[in-house]
Amino acid sequence: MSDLAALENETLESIASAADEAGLEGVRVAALGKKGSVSALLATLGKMAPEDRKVRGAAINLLKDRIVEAFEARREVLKQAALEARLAAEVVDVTLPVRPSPLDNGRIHPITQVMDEVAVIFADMGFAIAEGPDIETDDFNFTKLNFPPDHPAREMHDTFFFSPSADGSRALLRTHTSPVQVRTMLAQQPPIRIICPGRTYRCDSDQTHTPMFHQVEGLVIDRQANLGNLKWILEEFCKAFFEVPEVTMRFRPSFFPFTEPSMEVDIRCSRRDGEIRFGEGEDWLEILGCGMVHPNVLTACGIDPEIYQGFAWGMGIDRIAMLKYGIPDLRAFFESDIRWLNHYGFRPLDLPSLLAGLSA
Ligand code: 2NM
Repeated sequence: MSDLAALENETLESIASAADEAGLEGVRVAALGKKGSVSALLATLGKMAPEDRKVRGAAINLLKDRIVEAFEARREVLKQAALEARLAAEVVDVTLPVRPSPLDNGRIHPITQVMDEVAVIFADMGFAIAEGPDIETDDFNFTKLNFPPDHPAREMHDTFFFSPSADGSRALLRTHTSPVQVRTMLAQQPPIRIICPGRTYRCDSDQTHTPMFHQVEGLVIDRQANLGNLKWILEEFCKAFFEVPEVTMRFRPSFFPFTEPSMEVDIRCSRRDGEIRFGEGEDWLEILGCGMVHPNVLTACGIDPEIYQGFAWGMGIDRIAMLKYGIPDLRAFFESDIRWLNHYGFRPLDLPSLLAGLSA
């Protein structure tokens, strides 16, 4: 066998037995690289006589062409094999169950859920949300709201007072969210349409009361705001919140220092087998208090009662959350028991909306 044929056989064998593209590249460099065997052969041509060079040169070039061709064919085969191996290794079984996401762990507290639901309903009616501090002044919590000094209504609220400061004034934990309405009226002229959700505090603790609880109050001030508007708003709210097509409401006369007239509102319900249904039935369920804002309150808050009038209402969030979601024990709300939250809580991305349903 000539030296060329021996080199060709040897190189083609190495090409055929290269196991992968990296191995093949090694073979290519050994044959065709600058210092490779074929390049070394070509280098010998320079010292040859012209006639020999012609014959030998042609033979070496043919050899080189065949090696390049074999090399390229093998490279294509190895490339395909590598791709197929990778596809086999990276195959995804789409029938496997979805991996649990961290979102499955957290839960939204029912009070947060109900606050969000209430906000969505009133936002749809054009209300803005107003907030204020939990620590308030006597003036904003009581005096500007027409609670006379030393009036028993102040005791009615079982207020948590802080120690008096040097000037004799006492800060307190707000007993209702009404001081937020006071702040809003002092800060802006009518028309005003706000709801004020937040924490409130009264020194009271038993089966149905916790010292901290949640309220949402609403306030509308305008030239013509009247009880008809108030009743419509509350009726639309109850239908949306309890997710029923109709509600029957009952307005009973009541007393609050900041409204005149004042009313308490009940809705029709039925209680059968421990289950409450809203909007129908033979029982009544008390859900909120309301009234026309007292002219003294408007005056104290810089609004002329000869030009403007308004209505307001307030309701306990914790109570309506218990009613809507069938939660029996108020105190469990604040015990942070993870088992309770897993049972009564809401999934974090199931945000309430009027379109998708409040409590999907
Ligand atoms: C209630 C019931 C009735 C009320 C009144 C006011 C204000 F600031 F406008 F005077 N805010 N909230 C109100 C009225 C609250 O809660 C049961």
